[in-house]
Amino acid sequence: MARSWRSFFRRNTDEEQEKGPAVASEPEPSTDEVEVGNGHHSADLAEGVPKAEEVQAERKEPAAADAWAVDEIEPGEAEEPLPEPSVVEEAQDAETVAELQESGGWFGRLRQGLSRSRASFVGQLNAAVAEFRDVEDEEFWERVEEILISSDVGVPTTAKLVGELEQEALERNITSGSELRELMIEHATSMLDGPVELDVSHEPTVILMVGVNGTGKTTTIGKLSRFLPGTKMFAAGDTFRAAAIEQLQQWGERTGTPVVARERGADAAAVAHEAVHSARREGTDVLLIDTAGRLHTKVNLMAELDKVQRVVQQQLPGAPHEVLMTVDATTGQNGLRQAQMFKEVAGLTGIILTKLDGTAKGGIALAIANEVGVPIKLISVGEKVEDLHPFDAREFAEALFGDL
Ligand SMILES: Nc1nc2c(ncn2[C@@H]2O[C@H](COP(=O)(O)OP(=O)(O)O)[C@@H](O)[C@H]2O)c(=O)[nH]1
Ligand SMILES: [Mg+2]
Repeated sequence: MARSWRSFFRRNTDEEQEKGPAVASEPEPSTDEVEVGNGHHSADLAEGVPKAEEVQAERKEPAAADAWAVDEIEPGEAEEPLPEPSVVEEAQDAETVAELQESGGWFGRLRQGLSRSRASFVGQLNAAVAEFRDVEDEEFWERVEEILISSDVGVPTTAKLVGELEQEALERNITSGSELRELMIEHATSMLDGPVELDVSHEPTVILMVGVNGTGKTTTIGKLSRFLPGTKMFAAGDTFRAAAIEQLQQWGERTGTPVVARERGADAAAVAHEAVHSARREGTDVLLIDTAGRLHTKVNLMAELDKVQRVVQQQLPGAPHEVLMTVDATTGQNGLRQAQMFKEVAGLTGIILTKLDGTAKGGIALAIANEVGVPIKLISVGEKVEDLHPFDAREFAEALFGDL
């Protein structure tokens, strides 16, 4: 049974708790704070963030996309076209959207999305499991380990999962492949399980969207806004590229959401500041702040994110209430390293796994859940609004390990 959007958003009805401390002052960001990347703060940050070479050294295989490649983007660069409006997007309200989505065989789409990886991953696993007879057959477990590692689950998480499976299979005296498969689903489910709900109980609730360029931040903001209750506002905090600002403005037009934006190159923290101010003035329920995923250096990027957070926090204590990171599932173990870095600098509250419809192997979800310690809250299997869905651990484990 899929997790529904209705139970996904946590809304607090306790007014007392909600109001919190007296309304905070709203200082304009000071000039020295505005200088991103040159101040002492960036130096502090640089210590916490692994150097590019360190990250490179860890790699066992060439990464599909280097998280930190700094590509120069020329102003006026052609903008990525928005996907065609979908049936769900044409629907009038979030309720109808959610209903349409629930009736649309989400599980089938997830399985289909993972079909390429399933063909190899599940195919291999099926072949291995079909031959399973004896828990003490070391070769069998080695084979399972190989399959998991090659499916982006990674070494530490594979070791943990297989260790647990082996022990429990022994204790339960499991001798059939089907029982073993069920055991795998159970263990993967408990590894993936986390607090999925999105906290939208504040007034306004501020959601900061972070992640490497091209992983789906802006698209996800647009899609998520269709499901969020109440009134919404967007802030175009990716000021690095003009196209990024326009892309968010287009989503604003399509979803009828006001967008706070400044010119390309503007200070992202100033945009965030203005947006929080507007959201409070307008009584907006949820403010979604977009951010850059690529600046001239990684240190600049991390310093900018940190500064946006500090400015928002000064204005509205407790905000941002959610810091969500998009991870492109097709980048495999590289996505895991990105998540670890962003967690360290941005204090993530949730991960959104995108592009599970592509060549993603899906095993990255297990690695993230086990090694990053930040819950996966949403998954995306395409570019349309209905392709975004609350994460359901059991459903995902079944899509990964279920019979073909
Ligand atoms: N196939 C697929 N494409 C996606 C998904 N999510 C985002 N995209 C596409 O990935 C590209 C980059 O997304 P964008 O939101 O601009 O990424 P950003 O740079 O992080 O803001 C766009 O063409 C999106 O339409 C997904 O789940 N599946
Ligand atoms: Mg973007």
